[in-house]
Amino acid sequence: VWKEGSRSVNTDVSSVTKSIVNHVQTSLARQAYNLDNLGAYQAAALSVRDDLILNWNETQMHYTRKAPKRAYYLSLEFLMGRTFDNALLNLGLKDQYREGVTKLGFNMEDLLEQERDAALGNGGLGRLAACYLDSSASQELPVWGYGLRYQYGIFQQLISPEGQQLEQPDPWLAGGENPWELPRLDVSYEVRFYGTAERLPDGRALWQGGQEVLAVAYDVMVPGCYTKNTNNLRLWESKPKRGFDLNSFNAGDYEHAVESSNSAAAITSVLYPNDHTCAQSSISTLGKELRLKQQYFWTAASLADIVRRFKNIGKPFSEFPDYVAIQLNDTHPTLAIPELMRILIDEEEIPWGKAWDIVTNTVFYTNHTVLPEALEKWPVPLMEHLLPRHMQIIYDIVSRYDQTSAVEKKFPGDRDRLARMSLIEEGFPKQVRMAHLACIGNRKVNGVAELHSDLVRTTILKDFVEFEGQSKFSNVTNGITPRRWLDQCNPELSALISKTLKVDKSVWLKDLDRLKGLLPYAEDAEFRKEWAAIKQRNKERLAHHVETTLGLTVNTNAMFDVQIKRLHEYKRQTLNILGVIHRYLTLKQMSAAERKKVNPRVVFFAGKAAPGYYIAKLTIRLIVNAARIINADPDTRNLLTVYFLPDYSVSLAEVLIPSSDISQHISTAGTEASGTSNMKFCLNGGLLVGTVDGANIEIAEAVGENNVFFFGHLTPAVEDLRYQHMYHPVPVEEKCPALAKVLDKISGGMFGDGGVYEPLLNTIRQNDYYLITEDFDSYIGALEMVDQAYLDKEEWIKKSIRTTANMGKFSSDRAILEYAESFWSIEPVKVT
Ligand code: 26W
Repeated sequence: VWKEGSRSVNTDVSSVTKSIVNHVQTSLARQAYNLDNLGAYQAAALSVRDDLILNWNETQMHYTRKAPKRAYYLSLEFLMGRTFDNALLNLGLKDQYREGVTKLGFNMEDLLEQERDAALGNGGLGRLAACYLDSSASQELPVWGYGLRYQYGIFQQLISPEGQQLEQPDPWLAGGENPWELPRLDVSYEVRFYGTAERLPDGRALWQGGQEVLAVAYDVMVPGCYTKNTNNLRLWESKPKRGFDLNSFNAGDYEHAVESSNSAAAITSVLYPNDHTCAQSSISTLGKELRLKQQYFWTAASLADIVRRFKNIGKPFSEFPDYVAIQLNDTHPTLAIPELMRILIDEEEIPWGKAWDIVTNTVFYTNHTVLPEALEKWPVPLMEHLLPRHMQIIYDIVSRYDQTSAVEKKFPGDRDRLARMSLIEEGFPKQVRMAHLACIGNRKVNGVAELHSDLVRTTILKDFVEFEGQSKFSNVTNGITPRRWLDQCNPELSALISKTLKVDKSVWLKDLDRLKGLLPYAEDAEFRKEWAAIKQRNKERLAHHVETTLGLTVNTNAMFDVQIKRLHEYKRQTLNILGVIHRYLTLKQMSAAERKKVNPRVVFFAGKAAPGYYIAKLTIRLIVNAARIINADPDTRNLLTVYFLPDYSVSLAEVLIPSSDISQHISTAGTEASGTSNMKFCLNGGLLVGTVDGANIEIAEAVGENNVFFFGHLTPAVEDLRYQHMYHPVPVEEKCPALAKVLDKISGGMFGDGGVYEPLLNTIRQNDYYLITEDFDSYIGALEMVDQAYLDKEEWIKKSIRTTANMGKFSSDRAILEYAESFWSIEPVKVT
């Protein structure tokens, strides 16, 4: 159990109130008597921050003193969400603060609502990084995150009356000071772009000229759960090296005077909103260059910082891999490989071979997707222009990898193989394949769920596995932090679990396999009643949220069916809405007597589409307009309603997830690397409807196949089916009449001008790359099974309890410990 003495400043209610009032008067320079919720939140946040800073300082000093091996998690995205509640819970101070702010005349829930989400990420990859930071700190591991401090996070999503997604900037820092970060104006590095690289006879090169910008550090404190350990997330902001050009200014050329400072500041101004589509296919030439600039700016600053910290230990560079592990979160930070080579060769004067040994023993690479359009490639001419020295190094890697690795020797005459494996893809222009660079320049490659890791080994990196052997390629199944995704978002369930297991949450939240202890209680009617009552109150909480934010009334007696994730064809929100329309048409045909037997259902959607992703935006439009018609139909509206909740975010997920009876994870088999919201729903006792894909498979193994609703074709069938669709197409009317009817209704204008949806419907009628026609019937079948199962309420609740009880494996603590032990070789360093 967490000990009182491990805390620093505000341990009791009276010191909490004192500290808050103090911050109101000093930090905010305001009076307590006319304070609004925002002011109260700010003061309370500053008060918690005092605690965090002390712990953070102590942790960093402790790490420096002990000089253990450290791991660095390089991620272009950290989707942190709100911090206040999480910090209070991790510090064990929630009750004191709740009481304290009540005493001061405020309501804790209102204060929590004041905080803006830190939304510096797109979706799964960014949220995973945030969960891993929480687990690293909670497991007392010396891990730092490195990312970018974007001025604008993921765009805010508005939905027009016609159902169109509109994007607005997210100026998340505009509200004034951010209490959760510490500006480190003293920690800064110069980063160079463009210029020329001249090879010297000794193997080094001289890279000079071009543009130099400054990277300035902002440190975000990451408290562990019930521990003093408070880790660091270092985010870089770009600044011009010199203010602006005074000569031009004096000559009256104002535009030119601020040009360079604008271009420096632009680097960290905005998060790219593309998820699964690379810059090269989706954005302009200038946009591409800026994205590559972001990637280099961030890896260069992070590596300079890591190298500086290593040098302070005073060890020779040959020991670098004994002190440093660098994890690449997808290929976005792959430039870390040539950049570390550049530092070692050009600055530290280490010979090529030794430098390569150091790099390949330090760097690790996680792949998060096998979708071809998401694999990063950078045009060689752009690389040569922006990063001339790195392009030289990449060419050197190419020639040395071919020689030393002797691909030729192992597979004589296999020219196709050489071309497939090359770092450089032929074409106009030639392009650098970042996944190949990441794969050969590192010690271990992993995927994020068993199936996905198999696919990585047998598809995109097959040649490398055949060449380098299996042992370098492995799996770490993703996880989620139970602190945010159970204790924080579902406090009543958390309390019931502690009461039932008769252990303090400080124990089971860090040892999630203990949830197994709930299994016998599935047979306990009294426990089931409490379990169901909590689900019901969570539904009401969501209904209240929808009512206050959108002014819509939600039927809380219905089954809640939720699909929330980025909009993408492969995730098949389209399948879901077509299924909803099918259900609607079926209800319409029923007699009143038949309808009486139907269990009411409310379907929730939320998610953002990439701004340039036309088909995904059309899907949103179809959902919104179908919802409008269906929800207004007096024949059916007691039995079926649909909501598209705009501006999906971490905070919205925290309200949606605990309320679900079922959630949908219905990607075409073999496309969703893992999925992580599937884990969040199941941890909160929602049942899973899904395809045999990603982590769904391992969830089903853990909770029992009778507690999930699986449907659809399996991964090995997908390729053949696509081939058939391509070369032997069968009309939808023949293949799947039920679906054809739904498509006809949409085309016929049931949900407004049918012509609008033709491009979307044609993706199904024509190639049907994501196999909606192939899976539709079994999908509808699975939803009928859900209806059947729901009729037996007691049995349903048992399923719900058993699901939660068996989710221990999916704690991100388990995942991060796998990385720490099998990859990084780092150990916990407890701050006492
Ligand atoms: C370069 C454009 C781009 C941007 C982001 C390409 C690819 C990405 C990410 C790798 C996409 C992503 O978020 N992948 C998701 O990662 C999660 C965490 O591992 C998985 O759970 C999801 O299945 C996977 O889609």
